[in-house]
Order: sequence, then structure tokens, then C-alpha cells
Amino acid sequence: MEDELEDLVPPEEYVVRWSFTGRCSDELSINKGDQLMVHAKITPEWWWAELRGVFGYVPASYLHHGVIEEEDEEDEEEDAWQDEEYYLTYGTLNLHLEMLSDKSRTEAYRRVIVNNSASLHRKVVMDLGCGTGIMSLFCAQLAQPAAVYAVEASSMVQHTRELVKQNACEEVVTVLQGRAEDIQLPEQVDVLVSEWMGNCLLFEFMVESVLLARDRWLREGGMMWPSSAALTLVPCQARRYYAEKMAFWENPYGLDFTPLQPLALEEFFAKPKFSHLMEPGDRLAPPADVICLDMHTLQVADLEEMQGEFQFHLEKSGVFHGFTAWFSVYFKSLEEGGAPVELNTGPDSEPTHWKQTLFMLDEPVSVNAADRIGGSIILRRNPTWRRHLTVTLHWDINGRTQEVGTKSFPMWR
Ligand code: J7C
Repeated sequence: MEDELEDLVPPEEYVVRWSFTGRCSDELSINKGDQLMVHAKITPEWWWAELRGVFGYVPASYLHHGVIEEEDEEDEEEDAWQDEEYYLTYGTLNLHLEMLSDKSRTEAYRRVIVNNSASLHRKVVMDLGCGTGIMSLFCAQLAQPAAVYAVEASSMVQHTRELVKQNACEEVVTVLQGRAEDIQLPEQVDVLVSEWMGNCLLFEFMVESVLLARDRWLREGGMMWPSSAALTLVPCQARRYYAEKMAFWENPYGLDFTPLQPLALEEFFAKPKFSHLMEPGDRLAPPADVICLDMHTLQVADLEEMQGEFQFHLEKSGVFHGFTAWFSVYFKSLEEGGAPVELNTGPDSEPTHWKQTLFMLDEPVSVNAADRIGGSIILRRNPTWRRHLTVTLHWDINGRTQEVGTKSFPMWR
């Protein structure tokens, strides 16, 4: 009886921060500002709630405790997205130079436009997060679209306008200043092109803006570029990085500095290493795609938590230091049967500015050829800092319960 009473916690009132569309009959559809009652916090991600007499699951991160003032609400959202800071970083040339000088990236997008130039004739295109406008200019110069809407939220947009004029594309390209979420287009578009990918594919979560724009502005049957994306993982060695950051403390200048190793673990291995270039000999098994996104069907709510499984069959013995991750994106052809274009950021392709992401284990493990490393990866979007995520890896060796590990890596919060 006492146990039952403990289960009967009183319902709590929450306010909806972001609208969410339920995807099946036991998920509630909720609108920003709705007040609902949470009856049970079933998991940290999904709560059982009631809105106007209807019960269903809602994503917990979409809710805010208690009633909030309109102004506070806006401040808090801005803060959580760090939009101001985010768009400021794209207001100067530094990142645009990095993206434009990345030939694999920029030329992959150009190839998509060249390969599809005939089909783009008289089509309406949206270039979301156009930056300096390169894709819009490629479109206008290499194909004959009816219109290209180039949308950019950072202050770079003033220069984009000038570049469009300078390259005599102003008849076709209309530059729109603002967030894709807020701008109005005069018409729906046939093609939505965007370069939204961040480290480990999802970091920055610009993909959310792309999905919201798709649902609002892409006509029925329109094309998303990229059309799909995959996150790839491989167990690897990272001898050099391990030596530099961890083994270093064993005997510097003939002294024992190992008491600093716990600090080193926290400082260098708790978060992933961005900008890692995996050496060809470092992989312990053939890489595998662990998460695949279809850009035509993916929903914003799916981004809260993505999970993938893996089973790697090692091809050599060595030291298992961690996992390396990278992504690929694919651009379907507008023509029936046309070849897709791939942009692959992995170690077997031309290096890109994303490079790869390395997740170091706390301790290296010796492994043998023919061992199996199985497990799962979970990408959890931060409920507060919406551009950040935590990557959790679970693994076991040969399915043995005594050789298992789990580690969560915040990126960055
Ligand atoms: N609306 C308009 N521009 C955006 C948005 C948005 N919601 N999100 C990102 N951008 C712009 C940003 O200012 C920058 O120029 C580019 O898109 C980011 C590209 N980042 C990436 N990781 N590919």
C-alpha cells in the first residue's frame, strides 16, 4: 500500500517551449505556449502528459516548468540556441574561408548542380544558410533556374548581395536576410539545398532549421540536397594521440608524473577530439554506417535521440584506443536513374575541413584479429543547449560481459 502511495505523485504543470507533432497515436501534438499536466516521467526523454483531457507521450526537453513570462521565454530560447554568438561567428570571413577553401565540400555541391543542370531549368531553388552565396551563384551560372532564394541570417548577407551583383546573377538570385525560420518566400520551392553538416554530422543542429524550412517551403515531391546522410564509425588505434596526452606523464625527464594522469583523462579524453585525421593503418576493422538520415522524412523530434548498433569484426590485432566517426552525405539526381553525388568526409577520401572525430576510451585495450567489438552509439541532443549533444558509446569484446565499456562524451555541453 505504501509503495502504491509513493507512485501517486501529484501531476505537475509544464509549459510547452517548442511545438511538437506527435508521430503516432500515443504521442501528443503540442503547441508552443500550451500548458499541460505531466503525470509520469517515464524516461528522462519521454514524459506521460495530459493536454485538454487527452493523454500521451511528449519529449521532456520541449517542456518548461511553471508559467514563464513572454520576455523570459524569448531570452531563454535565444540563450539555449546561442543564436547571437552562432551568427556572429558567421559574420566574419574566417569560417567562410574555411568552408570555401574546402575543395571536396564545395566541389561536391558544384558537381551536384552541374550533373543536374538540365533538370534545374525553370526550377525554384532555396539555398538555406547561403553564407557568401556560392551555391546560389553556381546554380545561377551553371543551370537556368527560374529563381534562387538565398537565405542567410548572419551579417555576411550584406556582402552576399554585393557578390551576387558583382557576378551578374541578381536577375535570378534573391538574397533574403534572416533566419530560415522567420523569412517569407513568395512561392514554394522545387529544390532545397543546404550545407548544414557539423562535426559528427549533427553538431550545431542547423539541420533543425533545414527540416523546418522543408516542411514550410518545399513543394510536395520536391528535392532535398543533401537527400540523405550517414554517420560512420570504426574502432581504431590512436597511438600518437595517446602517447602525446597520456603516456607522456609516465616518465618526463626521468620523473614519475603519473599522478597527473587522472587530470589528463578529464582534460583530453572526456570530450571528443575534433579535427582528427585517422591514419590509414589505425583502423582495426572495416568501418560501418551506424546512423542513416533520410532528409525527406526525418522529423525534428527524431533529432532528440538517435541510436545505432554496430558489430565490428577486427581485421588485425593491435590496441583499441577508441572510435573514430565521420559522415557522408548523398545528393539524389533530379533525373530518373541519374547517378547520385557523394560527399564523404572519411579517412579514405580527400580530407575536408570537418576531418574526423575521435572518441578515446579511458584505457586502451589489447585486441586480436578475429575479435568482435559490438555495441551501440547514442546521440542525445542537449535539452538546454540546443546546438550541443552527448555521444554515448557502449561496447563489448566478443560479447563477453567482463569486457564491456560505456562512456559518454559531451559535445561540448
Ligand atoms: N537561417 C539562415 N541562415 C542560417 C541558419 C538559419 N536558420 N542556420 C545557419 N545559417 C547560416 C550561418 O549563418 C552560416 O552562414 C551557415 O548557415 C552555416 C553553415 N554551417 C555548417 N555547419 N554547415
